[in-house]
Amino acid sequence: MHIVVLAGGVGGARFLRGVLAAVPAAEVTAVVNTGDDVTLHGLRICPDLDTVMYTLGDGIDEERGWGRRGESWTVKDELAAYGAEPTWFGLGDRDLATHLVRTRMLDAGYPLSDVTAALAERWQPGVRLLPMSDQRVETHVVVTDPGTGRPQAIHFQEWWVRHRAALDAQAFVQVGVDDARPGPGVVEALTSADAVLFAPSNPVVSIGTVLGVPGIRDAVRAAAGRVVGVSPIVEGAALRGMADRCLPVVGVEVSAEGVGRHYGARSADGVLDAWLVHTGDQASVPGVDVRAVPLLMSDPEATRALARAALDAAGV
Ligand code: GDP
Ligand code: FO1
Ligand code: CA
Repeated sequence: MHIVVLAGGVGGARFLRGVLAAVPAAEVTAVVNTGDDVTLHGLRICPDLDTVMYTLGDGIDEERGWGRRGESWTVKDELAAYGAEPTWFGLGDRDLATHLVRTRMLDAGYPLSDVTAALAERWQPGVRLLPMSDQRVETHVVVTDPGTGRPQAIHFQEWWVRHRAALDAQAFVQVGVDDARPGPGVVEALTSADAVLFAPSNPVVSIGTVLGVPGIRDAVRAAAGRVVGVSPIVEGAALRGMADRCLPVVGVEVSAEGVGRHYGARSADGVLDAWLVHTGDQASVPGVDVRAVPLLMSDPEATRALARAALDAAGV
């Protein structure tokens, strides 16, 4: 059985752990958001790919949800001592090795998909890790410049890490998306999948960015299997991160129902066949099979049960 999961970072990684536990014998492919990717200190950093790779490879710092367990920050402190900006983005010493290897391979001409496969050789995540695209697509955020009062675009990482999404966002811009194509293997995986699952990832800057790559939305709509999404919004709130700051920017209500309707029914012009919402949440999504199940990935058993419920809704 072949399961394909659209994923961002921490929510996607944890959900993928549940899928692997629920169907150990299945082939699982993760199509991962690369809109968070950024070049800092001359290194190419891919936060969501790394969070999925480290989490499934058992190297993640579980509490942070990014970067390495047992991390040290010597280089970060040395960079700060030089006043080498940005000092607001934390690069751990162990994590740096990943960015050095990735940057060296990219500079040598390898596409991101080959680089990701090479890094995964070490980590053995147990899923096939596919970047949504080999072309660069970066999420930038249009905010009002406090000095001039005029619109200014900053990288998503600056909006989130430096400003904690406190600056009101007027729009999200996927820089490069018009020239981007689905990464190698992505369309084939989606169209032939026995089930396509949307992890409970950020609907705007994770799932939305993946679906925004020309060709991916159509591939999801053409999937052989059923498409099942899992709400990242529970009782009207995001469980972590900044999805509640992102959804209003694109005119979507911060609710399981709002997100489900935003994705829409595949039988109409949307992408979902089924939508999982948290027990007790109400959601009516026309044309979509809505099921209320426990959505909190509070421990491995709860996460496995959630993945099992998503696979049940997919009929696999
Ligand atoms: P990021 O790229 O690291 O921000 O991670 P994702 O985009 O993959 O996932 C972030 C989303 O995961 C947030 O919007 C959270 O609401 C959601 N999330 C985190 N933990 C849980 C959970 O236990 N259950 C559900 N349903 N959503 C969760
Ligand atoms: N998130 C933070 O909140 N602070 C950081 O200093 C930080 C550093 C960092 C370094 C490498 C990496 O792969 C991810 C990192 N993140 C950090 C997480 C990153 O901002 C994620 O893109 C967001 O958490 C949303 O996906
Ligand atoms: Ca992310």
